[in-house]
Parts: sequence; structure tokens; C-alpha cells
Amino acid sequence: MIDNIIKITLEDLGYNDFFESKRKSLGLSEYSIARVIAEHKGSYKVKDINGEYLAKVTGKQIFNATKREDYPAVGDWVAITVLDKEMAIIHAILPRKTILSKKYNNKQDAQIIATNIDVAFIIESVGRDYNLNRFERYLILINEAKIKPIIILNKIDLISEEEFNLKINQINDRFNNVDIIPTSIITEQGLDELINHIKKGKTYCFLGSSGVGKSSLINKLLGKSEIRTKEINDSTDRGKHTTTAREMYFLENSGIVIDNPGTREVGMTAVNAGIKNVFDEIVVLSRDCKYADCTHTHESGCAILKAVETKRLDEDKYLNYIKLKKESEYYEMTDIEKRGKNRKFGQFIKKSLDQLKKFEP
Ligand SMILES: Nc1nc2c(ncn2[C@@H]2O[C@H](COP(=O)(O)OP(=O)(O)OP(=O)(O)O)[C@@H](O)[C@H]2O)c(=O)[nH]1
Ligand SMILES: [Mg+2]
Ligand SMILES: [Zn+2]
Repeated sequence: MIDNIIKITLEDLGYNDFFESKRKSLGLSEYSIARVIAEHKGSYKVKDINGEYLAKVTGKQIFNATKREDYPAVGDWVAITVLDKEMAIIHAILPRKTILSKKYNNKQDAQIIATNIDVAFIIESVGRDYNLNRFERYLILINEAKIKPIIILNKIDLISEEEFNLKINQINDRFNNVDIIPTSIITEQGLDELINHIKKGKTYCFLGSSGVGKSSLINKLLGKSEIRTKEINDSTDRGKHTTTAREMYFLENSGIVIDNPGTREVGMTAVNAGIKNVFDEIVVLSRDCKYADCTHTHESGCAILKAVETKRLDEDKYLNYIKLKKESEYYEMTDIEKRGKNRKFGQFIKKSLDQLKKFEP
């Protein structure tokens, strides 16, 4: 096979001393090491220096698993035994360097997006549902995971220079310490800059809504159309996801990238530290609030409300902060507390509806 002529190393797949020392200390030296590059309904595609295998976890592992984190995720390093040319068994997951997770909705536990990531690219396109608030959602999750974020503003071929400058200024104002790479796969603007950000042996995760161009950009990095992308000008399947499974790709002599299905909803987990980091400006202001337990929503002597009033603090940023903080606090509540809150909300809705009825002729 042609693939086997050029021998790859584990380092090419992202392996380093951090994982090797964990492997040694866990006594896993007898197994070979592979990386999880895709996940399909309970089985995994793993890659080692000899090739790719379909792999399953051992029954013992399933028996001991109590939560999602106990199962492998894309990005994981796993200890395997190879059964034949195509199949392998996963015996253990090496401790993770980073874990990026999110919530899909209120009912679910946190879900792992991917692990052992060095940099997360947040892709937004300047097209139809461009939304600054969404950046903050991603930034909080990425910050919480202690991963470096970089913003990619794609499809800049679609806007005028004036509009482009306006958008860049807006993003810079609101996220002053995050790198922004403006790109277009049509004019190829920004692609060199993107390539320069990607280093050999490091792992990069592409995040963003459906249709922003994640797979298109990765195809450009791969130098070929390996991943299926949405047909150009295809308006029949609006909102449909083109990429349906998360998968890892290896750039020649460069880094490792993970393509993700577009995220519909970026729900907050319990992300105190992440929020404080992303809204550091607000945290600093809050030290001047009159009350220590100020909620920054109605109190007199609230330094944050004052800053919004005097336009020292961007109002949209403030509103998004309050919204995301509430979401995060909600996830931290116990189920009983949540039920109480939902019941209260239900009663509130019922009362409002009753009142509305009174006005009906
Ligand atoms: N004009 C323009 N169109 C682009 C650009 N990048 C991607 N597109 C188009 O946008 C559409 C969506 O691109 P995809 O790469 O499939 O988007 P995705 O983010 O992978 O979407 P999901 O897989 O559904 O999450 C395709 O028709 C692309 O050709 C760009 O820079 N400019
Ligand atoms: Mg895609
Ligand atoms: Zn306050």
C-alpha cells in the first residue's frame, strides 16, 4: 500500500511527552497507542503508526463507565490491541490534556466535543445569520477548557470593504485579546495566515454553525476536496447539516484538524471561570458595586449598570453577560431546584395567559 511507504510517527499524530509519561505511570506499556479520529455509534475509528482500525471498548470498560467522560472521544489517546488488519480493542483512555464540552439542551449532561485540543477556531461567516453574541458562547466554553481560541471570519468575499472594516472593528472592540483571521475560500484571502497559525503536531478544532464553511476551509488546508461540503447556492436544504460526524484530518507536514458538524445550540455548562475570563472587563467593574451580592440587574449603586448608562460598557455585551450567567447558574442547580424554578415559570406563564384572556373580547 502506498500509505505505508512513508512511515509516520506517533508525534505526527500529536503524541508527546505529556501522554507518554501518563502511559508509563499507568503501566500501559504493553499496549500499542492510537488516536481516536472518529466516532460512529459506539465504535471508534482509531489511527496508529501502521494504519486505521475500527475499535470497540472492552466489556470491562463499559461495565465501569458511569458517565460520558468514561468513554473515548475524538482526540483521545487510547491503549489498544490490534486484532487484525481492520479491528482493534480499546483497553484504556490516557488522561486528557484538555476537554472541550458543551450542552445541547437543558435535559442532557455535558457532551464532549473533542479532547486534547491545543487551539479552537471559532468560525463565523459574514452571511445571513452573523451574530456577535455567539462568539461569547464559544469563547466561554473554550476558556473553561483552557484552550486557546482564534476567531475565523469566513466568506469575506460576500461583503464590501466598508462592511468588512466595520465588522472587524466590532469584533476587536468586543474581544480585544483574541486573534481574528478573515478568510475566503473564493478569493483565498487569509488562507496563508490560517496555515501559518497551524503548527506541526498540534491539534485544532473547527467550531461553528452549520454552513459557515468549516469543511470548505479544511479542504483548502488539505489541498483537496476530501470532505463533502454543501453545494454552492444550494438553498433547498437550509439549516441541514452537511457534516454529520466529527472527524480528524492530518495535514501534510503540519497540524491535525478536527471537523465538526455545525452546532445548532451552544449551551453553557457550569462555566464560572470561563465567564469571568471572557467578561473580565465586567468582573473588574463589579468590584465597585455597592453590594457584594449585586446581581447587576436592578440595584442602586451597581457599577456595571452605571457603566452601561454612561456607555463605558457595550450594552449588547452586558445583556449577553447576564443571559449567559443565568444559563450557567441554571445548570449548576440541582434537579429539585430546577423543577421548582420551572414550576414557578409555569405558574408565571399561566398567570400571564389568564390575564391576557381577561382582555379578550
Ligand atoms: N462565498 C463563499 N462561500 C463559501 C465560503 N466558504 C464556504 N462557502 C460555501 O458555504 C457553503 C457551506 O460550506 P461548508 O463547508 O459545507 O460549511 P460547514 O461549516 O462545513 O457546514 P456543516 O458541515 O453543515 O456544519 C458551501 O456552499 C460553500 O461553498 C467562502 O469563503 N465564500
Ligand atoms: Mg461541514
Ligand atoms: Zn452590580
